[in-house]
Amino acid sequence: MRFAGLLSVAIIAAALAAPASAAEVSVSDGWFRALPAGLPAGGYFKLHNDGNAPVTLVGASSSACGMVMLHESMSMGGTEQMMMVDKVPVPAHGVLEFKPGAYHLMCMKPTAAMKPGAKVPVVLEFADGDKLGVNFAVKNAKGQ
Ligand SMILES: [Cu+2]
Repeated sequence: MRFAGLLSVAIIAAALAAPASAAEVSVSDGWFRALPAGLPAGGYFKLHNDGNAPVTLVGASSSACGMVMLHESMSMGGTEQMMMVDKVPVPAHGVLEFKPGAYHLMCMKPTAAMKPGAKVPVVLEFADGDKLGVNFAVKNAKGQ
């Protein structure tokens, strides 16, 4: 998790050394699609990298999920398949959209907190060890 003191240290460190820090990374439009019967909930968001170097998302977790996986959907021979990925790079000054049919989070074993209308916390983990905490809205199966 990030605190103001750590943030300023991270900014100074980023200014001294070239590698990007997750301090320059932000999330917008985060939401989960809650499905009935405890089915996995897809998580979608935009990941913004305002730094001068690429950053790499390597994992995610949430107290509202037994486990969160990074997935990528791709169509193979007309059917959509989901693959697990272990990292997702975001280019310098780039925005990567996690959306249905593409990269997404997969919340396995969602808890009772995963209820349309609620907000649930998500922690994103980056290759440099930095973590970013954000809240995701919970929507229904229709994305409403
Ligand atoms: Cu998936």
